Amino acid sequence: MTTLFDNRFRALHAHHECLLSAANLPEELGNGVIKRYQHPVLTAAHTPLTWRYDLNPDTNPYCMERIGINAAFNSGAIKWNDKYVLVARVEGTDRKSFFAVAESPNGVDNFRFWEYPIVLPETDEPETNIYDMRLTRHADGWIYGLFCTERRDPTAPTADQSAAVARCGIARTKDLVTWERLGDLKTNSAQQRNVVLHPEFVEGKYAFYTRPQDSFIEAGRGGGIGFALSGSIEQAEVTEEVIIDPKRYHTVYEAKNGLGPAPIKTEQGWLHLAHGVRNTAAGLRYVLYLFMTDLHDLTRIIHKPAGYFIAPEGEERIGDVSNVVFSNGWIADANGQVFIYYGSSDTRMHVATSTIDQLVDYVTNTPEDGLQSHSSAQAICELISRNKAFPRASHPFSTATHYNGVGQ
Ligand code: M1P
Repeated sequence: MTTLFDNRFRALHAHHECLLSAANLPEELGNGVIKRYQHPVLTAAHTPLTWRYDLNPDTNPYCMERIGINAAFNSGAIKWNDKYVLVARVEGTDRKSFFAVAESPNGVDNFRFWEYPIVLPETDEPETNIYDMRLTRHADGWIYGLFCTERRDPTAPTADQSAAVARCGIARTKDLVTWERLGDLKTNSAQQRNVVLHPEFVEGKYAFYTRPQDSFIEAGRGGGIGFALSGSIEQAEVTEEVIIDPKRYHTVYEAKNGLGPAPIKTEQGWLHLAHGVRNTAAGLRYVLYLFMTDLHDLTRIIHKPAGYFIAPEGEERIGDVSNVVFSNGWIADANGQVFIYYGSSDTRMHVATSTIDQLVDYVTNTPEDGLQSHSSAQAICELISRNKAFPRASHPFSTATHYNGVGQ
């Protein structure tokens, strides 16, 4: 039996090492805004063998997996000791999510999980599930992790074993190893997911981006990205949420939306990455979009390109919850390089890279949503007309007519 164990473990180890050390090259050409990469940066298969296998041949003679991991996705991100660090949502085959740290020397490949997953302290009211941590290096000196806590809805009848209440959990750390759990954020909303802590004090208070919802899945009368202040972080409570980016008819965020990671400060404004959700005959479709808020009035959106910034492509479209891209982590390096980490279809993690200059250019110069087919076509006509001054690739049917600004 030892030979069976040894042979199988040797093969598993070699396969795992091969996966972890594989280079991840950028895809060619792209759209000029971001570079996508050939492979996911984290998957369930990246989790250490010691999390999954009993390595004692006496108690595991067949070298069988004892604890199954289903997925690794929706990760918070931070630059830590010169490493690109993700705090991943790892989900076991038992459907429970927990957090685990993985680091890479270059941000695009060679991500390796730290030895142990994070076991977060609980509040007086322990939750059933936790997920989607947003990391914020705050001006007060702490690193905060805000995440979704989920408990069974206490008002649900016994027959309903799905109804849940989502709230925002808060923990803080100085080393990503030891975490102090603070009270869950109190708000007036029935449900809260996608809550993010702003990195600076605002009016001397902690500032939160929120996403009030009526029910667990549906935004209902709630929805939109909210903004709110709290005097305390230890017992955080917001009484008034101002909706700065509402859901909107016939857009990629018509059903609901939510902020991704904490915003990046640029000279032009705060750069935000968010997800938008719309309903289709095939179910919900999640895409990512960017917008920018004023440096001084954080509730004022100053730029918002039309449509999505990243949508699921290829294998990203398929997974446990298909047709989803979701981001809660990005890293801006001092040299202006930006690493955008996004989960696909609630299954795996990817990276896309860009620069602050490119992202600012994108939010500033991409036309806004005119909210009608007429204006979408008009925006293209205007671009074609402007392009006539730069005849690099003449159109085969060009008749040298100029768009006159009215329907043709
Ligand atoms: O399953 C898709 C996403 O659904 C939720 O996002 P939202 O609260 O906006 O609906 C989250 O549970 C997220 O983790 C998940 O990826």
